[in-house]
Amino acid sequence: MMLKTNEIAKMDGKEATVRGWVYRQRILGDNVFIVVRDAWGIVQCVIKKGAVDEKMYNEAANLYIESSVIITGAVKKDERAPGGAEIKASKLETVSRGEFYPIQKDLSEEYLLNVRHLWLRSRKMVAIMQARHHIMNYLREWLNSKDFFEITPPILTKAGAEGGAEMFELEYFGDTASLTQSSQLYGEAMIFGLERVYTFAPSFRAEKSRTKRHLTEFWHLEPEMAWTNQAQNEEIQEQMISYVAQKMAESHKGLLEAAGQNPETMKNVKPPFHRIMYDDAVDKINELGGKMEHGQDPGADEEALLLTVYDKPVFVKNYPTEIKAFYMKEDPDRPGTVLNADLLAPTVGEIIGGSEREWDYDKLIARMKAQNMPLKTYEWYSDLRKYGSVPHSGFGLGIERFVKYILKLDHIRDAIPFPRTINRLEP
Ligand code: NSS
Repeated sequence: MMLKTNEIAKMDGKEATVRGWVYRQRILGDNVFIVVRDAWGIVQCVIKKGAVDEKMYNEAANLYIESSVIITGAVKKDERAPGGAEIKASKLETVSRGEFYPIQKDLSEEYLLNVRHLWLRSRKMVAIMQARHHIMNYLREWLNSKDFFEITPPILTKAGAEGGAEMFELEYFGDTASLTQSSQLYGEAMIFGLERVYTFAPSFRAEKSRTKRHLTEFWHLEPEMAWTNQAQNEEIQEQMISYVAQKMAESHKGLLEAAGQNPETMKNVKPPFHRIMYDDAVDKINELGGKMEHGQDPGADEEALLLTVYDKPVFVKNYPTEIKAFYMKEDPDRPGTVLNADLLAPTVGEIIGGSEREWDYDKLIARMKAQNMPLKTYEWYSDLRKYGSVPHSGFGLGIERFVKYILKLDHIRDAIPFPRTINRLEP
């Protein structure tokens, strides 16, 4: 019977077949030990001279790692073996004898990025990609259980949401199109029919930032909610984030540990998250040894300083109007600041940007004029304020930054299979 490597231990004394890739191979006396890897783990198979025909034995003795094989044999329980059992092979089928595998020990980060298409088979990358799948799945699961509809936005657009300078542009039948920076404006259009929506799509930023948390193409989860103010927006975020953290700590402890995260750290991620006003955050950053003026946007270093005092994510609220996007609603109680919050997470910094939206037509147009925006391009967006406008809010979570946080990864590029950064477009 064909089994996954993590199912073998149950078959003590019986015959089983596994298929996968050669993870390790060594010859000791009359035995060839082949550790087979599949998506679920590894299992050791012993090919003993005489137990299989000579051709099979010679094949086994000459396999390079990463060759693909199917091995059948008797299962023997062995507490010390990975997966808790070993297979005494009676049959080996080489599906494809690989060439000498180019990834051996102690290779540079740069080399591993060049052979990313192969490095994705490493045990660490497999664990990260499985965890990423679960994280995306739990995010959707939580939103779907709270009356959200998933909608699909366009990727080609004329309306940038986050500032024109960082758009990738392309020729579009004599016109100019851009790759979307955010699907928010389209989400806003759809709340008038569906009330609670989210997009889960790639966003593109032509940012020249070479940091451990910037990609030029990242996956963006953007919920948008009618009849929702900023306080409610923050509650939704903290519930969603902690739901995923709890699920990962409870159900995928092994994946967290394989990536280098202590599951206990994630168990601690429970609401309420901390909340601090932007102005107080600037003071605190300066107290902690930073040098920041009121009115400046905190960078990675400033965020890291602030995060030294928190053990779970913190909302930084009410940024100055001038440094935030045109669509954020000004706080009537604190003029000069907007009803927004960036959610900063320990070890990463900003993972979410969110706000209440300006839903008054005249105020929105005034903000767009103040920022010299092309009113015509955004006419469809301001139009939404003309026909039954309602208070609404939303936010954007960068999936790779969230994965980096949950798994405590050193660099954002490992949170995505094929990273796109300022100096990497291949493989
Ligand atoms: O620019 S954001 O702060 N906000 C928006 O795009 C809003 N339109 C979202 C919304 O309200 N619907 O980006 C949101 C998040 C940010 O907190 C990061 O987690 C992530 O998107 N982000 C990035 N991740 C990786 N690389 C880059 N360059 C990047 N830029 C933003």
